Amino acid sequence: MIGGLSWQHTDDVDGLNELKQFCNTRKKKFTVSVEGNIGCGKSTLLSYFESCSTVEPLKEPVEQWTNVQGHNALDLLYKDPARWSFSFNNYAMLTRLQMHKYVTVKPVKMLERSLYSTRYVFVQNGFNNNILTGLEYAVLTEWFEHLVASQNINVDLFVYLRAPPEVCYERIKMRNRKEESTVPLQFIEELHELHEDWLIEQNHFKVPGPVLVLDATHELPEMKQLYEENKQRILCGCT
Ligand code: D5M
Ligand code: MG
Repeated sequence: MIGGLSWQHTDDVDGLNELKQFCNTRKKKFTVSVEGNIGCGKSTLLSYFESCSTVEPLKEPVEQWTNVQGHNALDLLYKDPARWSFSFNNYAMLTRLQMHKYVTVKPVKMLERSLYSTRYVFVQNGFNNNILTGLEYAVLTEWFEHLVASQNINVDLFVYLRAPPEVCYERIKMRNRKEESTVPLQFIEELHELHEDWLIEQNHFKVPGPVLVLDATHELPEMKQLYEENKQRILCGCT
């Protein structure tokens, strides 16, 4: 908790300076990972905080995934998951590692998802549905464990944008990303369950940091208000 910090709006210069000062004097930089289902509003949250001078947002590298030396890995994944899930997740893990290792200048690094969600949500889902074979799952798991043990994959706060699968599904249809045109609701439901299992119930996998849960069901104006109300928590982990 920062004593007396009152930052009401993005253009609240006093509050901003105070937060900046707090972030700058803190020895360690603060890493926050924004987690949640496809279409729950992660990119929107990152865009919202883009204007804060203390925050460096690192969006999910979808452009990289759609052009791996000329190959559209995301498109291949959705067209034939059993064939391409291993390749895709292998590459996703590499790009996640790059995000974790990226050294920011600004005091707050805001990630759109993490190496952890790749493993605990997407890789797990692939294995649960026999899309990843036992060997592929084992290889990805060993890679993940090795990276966590040997690299600095620190996350200070996980922000879970929690929304019902039906809401996410509608938003996916609205944004109309070419590669996602065939995504079934069932897939979104499965991902929802795995997020819940990991970040809420915390039964099977450890969450390596505190979790802030935000109800992401609302429309954009209400969401912006919610971000504003939770700004100190999101950017500093303050209670
Ligand atoms: O959209 C990100 C897109 O990328 C969405 O179609 C899911 C997909 N994605 C992300 N990570 C993975 C992994 N590890 N496996 C399979 N598919 C993945 P967004 O709205 O940002 O969630
Ligand atoms: Mg996104």
